Amino acid sequence: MVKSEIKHVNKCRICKSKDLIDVLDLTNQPIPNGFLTKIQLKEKEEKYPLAVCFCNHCSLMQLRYLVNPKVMFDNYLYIPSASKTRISHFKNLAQEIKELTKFNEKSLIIDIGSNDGSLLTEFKNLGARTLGIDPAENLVKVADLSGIETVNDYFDSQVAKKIVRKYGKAKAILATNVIAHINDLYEVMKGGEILLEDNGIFLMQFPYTLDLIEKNLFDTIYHEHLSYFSLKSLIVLAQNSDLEIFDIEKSDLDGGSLKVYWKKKSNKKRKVNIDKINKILNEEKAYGLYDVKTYQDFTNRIEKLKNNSIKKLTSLKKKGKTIVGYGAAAKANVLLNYFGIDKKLIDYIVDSTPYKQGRFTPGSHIPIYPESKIYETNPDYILIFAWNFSKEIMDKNRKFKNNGGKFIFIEPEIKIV
Ligand code: DWN
Repeated sequence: MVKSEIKHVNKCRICKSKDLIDVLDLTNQPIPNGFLTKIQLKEKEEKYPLAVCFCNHCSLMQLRYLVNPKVMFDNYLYIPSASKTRISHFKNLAQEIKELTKFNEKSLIIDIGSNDGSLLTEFKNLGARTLGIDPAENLVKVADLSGIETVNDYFDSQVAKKIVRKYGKAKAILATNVIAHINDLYEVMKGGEILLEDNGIFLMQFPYTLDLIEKNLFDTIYHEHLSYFSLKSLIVLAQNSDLEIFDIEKSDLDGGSLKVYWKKKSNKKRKVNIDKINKILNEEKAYGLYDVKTYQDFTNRIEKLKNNSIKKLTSLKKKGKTIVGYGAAAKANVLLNYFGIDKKLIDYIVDSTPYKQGRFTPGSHIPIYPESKIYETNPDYILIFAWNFSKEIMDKNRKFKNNGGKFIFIEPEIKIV
């Protein structure tokens, strides 16, 4: 473990309180998108502590140890376009922002963490000017080739100033599945203030902690996700910035996500939907999201889930059954490494992402193949690691089911369908 690449967190990144309580330790693991080539299998593999703590003051659950972002994001093998479900979600989002902002061909739409440009492509198709921002050099090349101009950098207030000078201000800033990945949230808020038009909107979307806890989605806790937001914690963030939340919506994407809409406090044109905000705050309080006991109970459930799952999979294996995995997702690697599962239980994993095929999973070193492999080997069971796309995956593998194959899900409880 390269000490210099780890930072220990001793104060909350939102309210700065030092009252942080450790809740779950998922052991030392390699980074979740650290897929290995055949040659790299022989090399020493870095592992980093993966553990979360709960802020007893603002209720932000957050990683206790931070890995240097350059280790995780400068070269990135995940692309959102590997799933039709996520792309159709992007299409709806573009339409929704069009209605909300009435953007036109002069309007600038910015996407933070724009990856291969697949979200901005939907905005471009609706006639907007677009600009992406992403640190992953390999993906910026892909986006540029597909006509989505992208700034190769990490978003902060300096990058925001440069963009305003060169491209002007933004009608809308998008941040889907990226705010949880950023350490200095106040730099993001400052950058947003600088970059937004006076009547502009800043949309943040991220997996919702209440769903994570309620549905035992421990595998979405990984080195790339520094923060696990409650609405309460975001309101504390707003208190110390010139942006405020004017609306909020729940989405069923990724097991349950929140879409949080921000505007400039100086912009009085957009009404704050206080009823919706209070409704969600009351739900959080009622569920116990501000009480550390809720997180300790979660940890106990995950312990049980681990033992039950290993027992079940081992008994299937003992009966001579073959089990393969579907979706070499980041969350798959958290589960495999925390449960200590490897090729002894899972023969291989299939994934539609070209960058992952032919590689091996970090830590567990399970080979990754294209999805067609399933119809070459006809396994007895498919364990769906990409549970957030279970409908899409099961629909396109009806033939497997009709041939007597069965699907396995681990969360919230292990079940076979
Ligand atoms: O926040 C993050 C989310 C948005 O995406 C990132 N930090 C990392 C990444 O997490 P993930 O890898 O868990 O994301 P997904 O989108 O749930 O990954 C699904 C995986 O399943 C992808 O590798 C693609 C694969 N897949 C497939 O092989 N066949 C997906 C579908 C729908 C399929 O039919």
